[in-house]
Amino acid sequence: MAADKEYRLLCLENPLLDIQAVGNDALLEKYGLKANDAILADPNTNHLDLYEDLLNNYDAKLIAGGAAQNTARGAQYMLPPNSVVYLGGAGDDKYAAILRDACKQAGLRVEYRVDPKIPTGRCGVVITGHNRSMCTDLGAANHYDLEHLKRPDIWALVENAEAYYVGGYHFTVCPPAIMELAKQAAANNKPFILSLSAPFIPQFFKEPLDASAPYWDYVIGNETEAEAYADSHGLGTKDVKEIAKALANLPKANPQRKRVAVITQGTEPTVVAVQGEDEVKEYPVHAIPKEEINDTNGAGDAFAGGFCAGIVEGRPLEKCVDMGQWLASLSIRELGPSYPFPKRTY
Ligand code: 26A
Repeated sequence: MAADKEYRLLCLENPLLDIQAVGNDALLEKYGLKANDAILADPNTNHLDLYEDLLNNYDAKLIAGGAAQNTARGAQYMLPPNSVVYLGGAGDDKYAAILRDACKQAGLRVEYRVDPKIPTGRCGVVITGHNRSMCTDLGAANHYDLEHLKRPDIWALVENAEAYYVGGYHFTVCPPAIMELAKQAAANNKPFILSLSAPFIPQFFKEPLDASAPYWDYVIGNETEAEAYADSHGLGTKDVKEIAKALANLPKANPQRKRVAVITQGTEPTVVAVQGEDEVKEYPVHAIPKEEINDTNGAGDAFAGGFCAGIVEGRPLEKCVDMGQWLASLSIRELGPSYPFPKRTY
């Protein structure tokens, strides 16, 4: 891969503005939220009132979010300028302007499918201790479509890219766009990296997830997502190493790359399984003193960002894991899914 090439990593998912605040059990109860979860807002409940409530009564902060957009900013953080481009759907409003500004500052190129009639998506994030509960109203992010991906200027970026990262949350939005990228990757022997994103994806979006599985060169998740996958696929185990192995050995479209499954487990070691290999490896995390932890929201996205940066640079697998762990350790020192400026170097 030529080191001076631009936009080598292309990412796709849902651009969201995070409305994040420290809450309490009463707030979680009021909206029927679990302490540690990620869900879609249900318009038949009071979920859509959460955002104003957070802003008016909990001193909420507005922070650029959207899981894969956080990952894309993170990968760009570790790569040379103009390395990463991100696609997703947004409105033409104040929230979109905040997102564009944050991405610009991070040096991330964004190509949004703009829908001027629909507001930019938002994610209510309720922090209680080290837990975070996320409730997403996708808004314009829900209207991403194949037409945008296939627009000649956007498709040129797809063809130019050397690696693809898709956030699994996009399975709720536009599986055909995911499949286009997946097939493009396999046809050209480029790595396709997928994040499981949240337990509800393998639980409730099993069909489109499974359709994309043969194309995963790398699949990334955390321990609860791995368990949800095992559950919904009848793997009959809760052992993270066993699940990683099963993921790594699913049937694969492009035989030129062995699939790698990477499962993070918070402060516990990261588990890595490689297709056809018996040994499942564990890599300890970069421990940081408890008092330096600001909040862990976005730690997984940061891990994926560092990991993807390593993949794009063609680094060995253990180095990619280490880059992910390094970026995650920086992100949890910041408020929300953010990275420190001035920039640290790996
Ligand atoms: C479709 N859903 C539910 C989502 C999300 C999401 N990003 C995309 N789609 N729900 C939460 N997030 C993002 O996850 C990040 C933390 O990992 C939040 O926006 C937050 O920045």
